[in-house]
Amino acid sequence: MMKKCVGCGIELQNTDKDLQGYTPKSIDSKEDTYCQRCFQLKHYGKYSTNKMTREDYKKEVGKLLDDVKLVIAVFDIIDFEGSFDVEILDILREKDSIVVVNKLDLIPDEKHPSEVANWVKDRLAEESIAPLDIAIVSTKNGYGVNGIFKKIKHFYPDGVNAMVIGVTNVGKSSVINRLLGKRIATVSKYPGTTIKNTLNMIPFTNIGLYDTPGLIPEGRASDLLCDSCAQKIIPAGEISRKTFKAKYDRIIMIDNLVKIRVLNDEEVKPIFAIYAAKDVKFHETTIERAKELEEGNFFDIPCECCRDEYNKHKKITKTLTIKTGEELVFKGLGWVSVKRGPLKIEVTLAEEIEISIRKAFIKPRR
Ligand SMILES: Nc1nc2c(ncn2[C@@H]2O[C@H](COP(=O)(O)OP(=O)(O)OP(=O)(O)O)[C@@H](O)[C@H]2O)c(=O)[nH]1
Ligand SMILES: [Mg+2]
Repeated sequence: MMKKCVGCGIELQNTDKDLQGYTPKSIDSKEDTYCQRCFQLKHYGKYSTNKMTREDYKKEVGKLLDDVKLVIAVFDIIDFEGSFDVEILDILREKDSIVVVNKLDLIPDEKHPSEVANWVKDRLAEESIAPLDIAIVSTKNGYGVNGIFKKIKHFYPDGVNAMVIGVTNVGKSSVINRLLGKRIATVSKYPGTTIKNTLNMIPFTNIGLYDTPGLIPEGRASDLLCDSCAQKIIPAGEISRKTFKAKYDRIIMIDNLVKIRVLNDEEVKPIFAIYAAKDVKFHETTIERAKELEEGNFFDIPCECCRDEYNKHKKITKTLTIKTGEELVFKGLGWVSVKRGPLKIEVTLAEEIEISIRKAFIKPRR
């Protein structure tokens, strides 16, 4: 069998520097070896794109489906809808699973983990999915990770091989490193870090964990931008929130990505909050001024380097009504939470960015 990179799972080779899996080190040794790409990512944060198609993804993950009894599905708490892909959900309907909701550290303290678990349970039930258990964790600070281990041991006291699945960037490799107790799998802020399946055993147990590549889901705003803009809109620190009391015909822009026009008449004055990564700019203005801002350089996202490419996406406008206690979600970007509604709006955005309305995730504060 060919030797694989312990960081991303790619087969190692010594022959071509420009191809995946290259390492200048000997691949005959027994030592753990990383490919050059993982080495550069780990030590210099240097990234080289690896964007798998849905078909490639299905082929790679499909190889394991018959062998594993348990699936550990990882979702991102901040971009739950963005990580809720049909491919992943289909696997969850078929297999025993433990659902892990990661990045708890990114949400405001007022939300208790048990509330998050109930909210996730309801969302999964809507999709006819009943996991064995749900764990709310943060691999950044370690919160809840031991709970995953306990749950695996509880359901499989004699051991099991589990596969850790999810869309790109949700923290699958981070979960595995925490469970193994060592930083072996390559983790990076860029999507597409893990390339192939790799198996590691949790020391002193019969529990094996397969790291798998992430699926690039459809409909995420962050996947339509260059890597530098994507990094700005993917939350890495606590998310920011801004509250609006906007009247008829006021425009709220979420960077140059989403334009919201308020349609409420004078009788109802809606109150709503927008949540997104801290580098995302929210701006309230008039219809005329919004047009000028859209054409100019007021917004940093999309940046000059990806603006032309981004503008090729067709823009669509939708009219929506969101009730008090509901949220309008923009996959891969953020959400609008309605505190006093109904909020009637017209939303203009790239056709590829998927939107949905859900029950409020963070309780509105007055
Ligand atoms: N704030 C926060 N960031 C996290 C957490 N877990 C992972 N991350 C970050 O999320 C990014 C992706 O982590 P990975 O573990 O590489 O994610 P992955 O799902 O394996 O990604 P792919 O291999 O690309 O599919 C990295 O920047 C991590 O530091 C967490 O609990 N909190
Ligand atoms: Mg990974």
